[in-house]
Amino acid sequence: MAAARFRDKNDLKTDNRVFVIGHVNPDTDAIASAMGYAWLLRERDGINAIAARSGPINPQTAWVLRTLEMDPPILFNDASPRFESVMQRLDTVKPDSPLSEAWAILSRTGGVAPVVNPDGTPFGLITGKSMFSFLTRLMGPQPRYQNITLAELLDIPCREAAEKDIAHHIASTRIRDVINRLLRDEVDEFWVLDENQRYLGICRQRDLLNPPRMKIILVDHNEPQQSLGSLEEAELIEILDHHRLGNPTTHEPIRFTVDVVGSTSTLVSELFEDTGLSAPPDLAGLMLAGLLSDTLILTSPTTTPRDKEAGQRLARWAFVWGTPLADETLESFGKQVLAAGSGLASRDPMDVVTSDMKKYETGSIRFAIAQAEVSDLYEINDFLVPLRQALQELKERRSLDFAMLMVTDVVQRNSRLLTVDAPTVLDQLPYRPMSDGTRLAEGVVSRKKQLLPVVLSLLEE
Ligand SMILES: [Mn+2]
Repeated sequence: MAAARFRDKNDLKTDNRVFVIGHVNPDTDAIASAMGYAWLLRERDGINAIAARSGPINPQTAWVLRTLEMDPPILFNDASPRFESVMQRLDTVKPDSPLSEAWAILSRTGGVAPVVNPDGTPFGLITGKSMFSFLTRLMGPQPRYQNITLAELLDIPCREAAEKDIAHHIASTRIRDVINRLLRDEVDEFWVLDENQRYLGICRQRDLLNPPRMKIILVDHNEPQQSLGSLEEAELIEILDHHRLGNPTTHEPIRFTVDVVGSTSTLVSELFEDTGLSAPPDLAGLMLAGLLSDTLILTSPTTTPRDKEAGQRLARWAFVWGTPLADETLESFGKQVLAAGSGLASRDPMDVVTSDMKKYETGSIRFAIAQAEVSDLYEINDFLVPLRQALQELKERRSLDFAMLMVTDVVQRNSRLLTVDAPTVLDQLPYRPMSDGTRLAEGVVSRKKQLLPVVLSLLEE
């Protein structure tokens, strides 16, 4: 028999995908910058970059995607390696094919030929071991091989020589969840199937011990607590962001860009310009929505001259004749984007406190600040009780020390703060206390740049 050895893993598989992904509870900028940067990496560098999201699309982003007739990026909650990343898509034979065909595959793959039914479901595997037991059955204990020629042998249907009792796993299953059981069972190879139980590939036990890590680029965040699950099991290759640092450690040096601008979409649009490329109108419109949303139409204190330039650049690419945004201006489009994300009346209180919620940690204190946007702060008065209950529930579910909701009036540019179980040190917050227990933070619209630094400095005193 030919040297029974699989070729090097990299010969047979090509998982060169790179996922570009924003923070959990994605906002429009997280979705837009992931899709924009993935497009640029594909176009500029020929990288197999795939935009992803780590959570449901919020109402504002849904409106933008619908308006631009774009599909949302794929949902990706966890970076732990799955069976699809270790399987090998070996060539197959049918149960009725002559053994000679399996032999050809066997000698190329170094010892395994999958036998697959015409409907795509697995039938069995032909391996060195299955061939041996087949020959033993064929010849009996006393070899009378002179009765059968090699040509005749290779003409026997594959079904006769296949081992049918083979375990299987679904491609999207996390290896970590079943590894212990798999290592106990003494099986060498097993099927990897799709959700419909159809053949995708073969996986060998020893490939499970050191599965290749998923390649991830983080956009619009750099703190692991705000990232998809099992980030530590992934290979982090780049970070592109505009938030405070709280970044994970890596083994290798990575490309790391954190800049003081109003949105990550700004940074992506600058990279487009550096390359001399323009984004297609729909993608430009999406990134423009990310920018206008993060900067409240270029008026928030986080807005820089670079954001204003990015606004002009993206508008030039997006507001073109014959597209859904043909007749828009920055102001008219921005207002529609903000309106699509605002309002409490139509939303479930739990949704209000979780959909744009970020977790933070300082010293031993763990807390969350959620933000919701309204176009009139009076709206909050009708919802104080259910919102407080929802905050309390959030705090308990996530084992936090306290939870805060920042309801921002995007027209008047003020915020009201609702806090449950605030440590006493937060009594010193420099915002006017209201009779209903909330605080009015005048001129405060940015969680990142205005509220969070004040909260952190009090907590760290
Ligand atoms: Mn952002």
